[in-house]
Amino acid sequence: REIEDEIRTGIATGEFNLAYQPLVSADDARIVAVEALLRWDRGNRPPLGPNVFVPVAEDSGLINPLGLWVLRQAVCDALRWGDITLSVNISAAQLRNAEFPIKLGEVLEETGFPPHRLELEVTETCLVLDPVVAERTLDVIRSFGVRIALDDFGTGYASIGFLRRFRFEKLKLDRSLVELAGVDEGSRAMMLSSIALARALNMGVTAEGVETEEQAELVRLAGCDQIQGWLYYRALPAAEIDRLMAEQN
Ligand code: G
Ligand code: G
Ligand code: MN
Ligand code: NA
Repeated sequence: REIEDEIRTGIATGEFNLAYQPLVSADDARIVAVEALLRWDRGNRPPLGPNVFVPVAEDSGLINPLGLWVLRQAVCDALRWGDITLSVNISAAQLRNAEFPIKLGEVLEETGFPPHRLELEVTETCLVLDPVVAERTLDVIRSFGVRIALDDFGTGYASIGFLRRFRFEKLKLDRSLVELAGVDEGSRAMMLSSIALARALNMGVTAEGVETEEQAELVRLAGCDQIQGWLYYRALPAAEIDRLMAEQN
């Protein structure tokens, strides 16, 4: 496919870069983490977002080299950012790749990045396809000290059993759930019970896509400990995170 070839060339010629969206503490709005988000600078060709090119990269296997580039670049940037957590999105295809935990270990060793500062975001789709393999891979990753977050919770199978089985360090409530919880009682009940369950299982809870003060107040009262959303910060270039961290410390 055409996009596939362009991704291959793009990796080789350095067209990909990372933006970082800060996550803030629900208590005092201090930056406690950043999520690395992949961007593709296609020059004068029409722009493509990760929603479009990440699935292509997944289908072609290119997500493995691309995802490794993301990991290495993000870790190198985040070395400068004090003790905040770095979140990196991981695709199902990466999790199924037996090489992945080995490469991850190499990146940590080569860079000296503290493993407990790294959090990998996985989605339910990563896990439902082959839960046995996923569980084994996640156990290896955890043995390094790296943390695991369940991303996009509330959109898919929303299987509560998965929370118990995989014992994620963090649950990330999807933007759509946060939005609906503000307007619909059933969604609010679902959000509250998900948070209660996560709390009972000792997981941190992040609300994603918080755009209004009302949503921030709702998720804070509901017991989320971290908030991510345009109300606080959009995804920013690394240099902007440098500036924010210098201001904060
Ligand atoms: O940045 P944006 O909100 O447009 O991201 C859209 C989607 O692309 C999100 O689901 C996000 O998780 C995914 N995404 C962004 N960066 C990466 C990445 O580095 N790796 C993977 N696998 N997915 C990513
Ligand atoms: O699937 P994942 O949670 O990784 O996707 C993160 C995406 O959500 C990023 O592409 C980011 O641009 C987007 N995002 C983050 N905060 C907000 C927000 O407050 N509103 C909207 N509409 N999108 C957001
Ligand atoms: Mn994410
Ligand atoms: Na999400």
